[in-house]
Amino acid sequence: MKNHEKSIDPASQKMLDKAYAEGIQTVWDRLEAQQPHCGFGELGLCCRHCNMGPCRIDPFGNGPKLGVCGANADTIASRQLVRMIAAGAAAHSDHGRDIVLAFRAAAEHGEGDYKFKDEKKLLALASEFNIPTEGRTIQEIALDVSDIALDEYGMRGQKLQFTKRAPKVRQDLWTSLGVDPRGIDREVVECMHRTTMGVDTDYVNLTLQGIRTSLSDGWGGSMWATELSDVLFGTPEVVKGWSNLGVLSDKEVNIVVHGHEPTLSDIIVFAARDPELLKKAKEKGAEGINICGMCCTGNEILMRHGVPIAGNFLQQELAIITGAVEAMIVDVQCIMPSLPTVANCFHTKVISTSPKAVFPGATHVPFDEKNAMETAKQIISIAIDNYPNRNQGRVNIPSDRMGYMAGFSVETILGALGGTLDPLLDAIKSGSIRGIAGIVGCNNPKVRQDHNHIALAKELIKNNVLVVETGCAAIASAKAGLLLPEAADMAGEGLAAVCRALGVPPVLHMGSCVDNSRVLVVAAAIANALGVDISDLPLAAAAPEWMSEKAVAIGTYAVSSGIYTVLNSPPPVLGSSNLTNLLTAGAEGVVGAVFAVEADPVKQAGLIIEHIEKKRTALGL
Ligand code: NFS
Ligand code: SF4
Repeated sequence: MKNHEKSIDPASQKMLDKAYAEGIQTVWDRLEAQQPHCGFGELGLCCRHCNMGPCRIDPFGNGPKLGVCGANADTIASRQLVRMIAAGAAAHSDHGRDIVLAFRAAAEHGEGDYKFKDEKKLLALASEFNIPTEGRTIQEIALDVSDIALDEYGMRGQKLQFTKRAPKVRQDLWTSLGVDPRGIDREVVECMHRTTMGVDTDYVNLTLQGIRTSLSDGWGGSMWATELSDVLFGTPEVVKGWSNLGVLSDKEVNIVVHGHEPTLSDIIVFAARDPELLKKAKEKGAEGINICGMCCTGNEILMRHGVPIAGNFLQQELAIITGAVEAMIVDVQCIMPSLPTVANCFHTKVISTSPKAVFPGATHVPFDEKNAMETAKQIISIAIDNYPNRNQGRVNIPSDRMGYMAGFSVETILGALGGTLDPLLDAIKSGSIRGIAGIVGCNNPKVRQDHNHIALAKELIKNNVLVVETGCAAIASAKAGLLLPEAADMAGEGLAAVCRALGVPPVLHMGSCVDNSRVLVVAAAIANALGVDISDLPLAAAAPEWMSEKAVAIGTYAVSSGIYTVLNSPPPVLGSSNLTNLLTAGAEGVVGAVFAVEADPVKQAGLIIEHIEKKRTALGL
């Protein structure tokens, strides 16, 4: 495959050419080396859950139809799907827990490095949970909020607090199905229990636990991550900035912050403004310190501060290959283990910071949240000291960069609409906006980088579907210019007119992947305003380049919340036709939505538009 076929992004193409010229291996080479992928694995028909195995089911021939224990294809594939959901939910929710703990620390030691930037949101949460506020300090109130949050991880109540944000009909449906999520940790543990050898065997019963666990993510761990990050670091407002590898500077110390948790990235942004560090950078011959983001931790600081974003998932190695990165600071999730090896070809230091994610070959500087500012400065210092080691002769920063407008939290969207949802509802009712689609998720080297994200988004806005995005999908759109108000020119007449009137782009960046919880909040608000269920709305979702288990958890809570969801490729379930039918057809009668699988992005758009029109007709629009 030619390099330009691996990505539609010109910056990525240039860095791939450089990688090949210099003999540096990237994710695309490793994908090729893995071909052909194991067919049993692709179909979800191998099981390693006990030492009588590993077992494989023969999907076609006369080979075994049962594992040693007697598990069949349905059991093996559904157990595997449930474990994927559990892992994805765990990742979002454990990230959420760290935010809760940072929030609690801020409540306990008011003088620490984390402050409450959005007290209004904190008070709103307190009132949502009936926490008294009269005559109490913000710290006291915050402590009570953190008690509730921590309780949600264990198991004190009957169902998670935030599920009450869903429309009443949806809540009742979940209760009647027995899938109300109880404790966030509890659901993940129960998944692991029920999928171990000799426990749950029924694929429907297993899938229901997968649904419950996904709900504990979307309406639990992820929502806590979003809400308390907003309180701590500020609720996003409209911001403008730059995207793609061209944001790297040839004269400044480049620091790329990669991973997920804003506890680290947000403080790095402020630490980099320290005059002492700036002075030090100048002493080393640099003109300044350039903090750039990557992946979702990049999205966190993009949304709140307009920090430049160097790229999405498939660009982490390519950023290093520019030769211009002094340090890549990583925390958790979506960090390729290959980074230290790629960095070895240059002067770049990979600095790992989480006790949960240590990378052989990287410099480990444990991030001490009680001493956040000091640790952040120490890390930046390492990067500055590394600047003189940059070999300017090997630097090759692609000139490609593109502006973006972002920061579309629920609050920002409401603000842009003048304080109420009504103008949006009116536009939907009149048909100038046909519906809303959420495009989310990753890159995957099996798909030409960003191709599906961009082709799908363009096709949808052309057909007057408002697009909301998070994660690496949103970064793809930033790089392609779809997050600029001028992108309204690519939209259909109705959507374009609304965007122009409000001065917003037709593709709204709502944040990191945990911020898909913002999409749920908007969906619930629209459903409540219309007095219907989420599954009745002209609303759909897509993850057209997904790779992470987190995307499986997100897709499952979307469908379980009533949102039709399109994937470009299926999770490993095709070995069980029963499970496949349940996910793509049977779920309609259970949760009012299904998964669809379609590789072609224009056809994906067709499916979404068809779904939206069907829902409009049913609503009498
Ligand atoms: Ni989401 Fe964000 Fe990107 Fe995929 Fe990874 S960074 S949490 S999982 S690859 S969108
Ligand atoms: Fe094989 Fe059953 Fe053990 Fe899985 S749990 S490895 S199918 S014996």
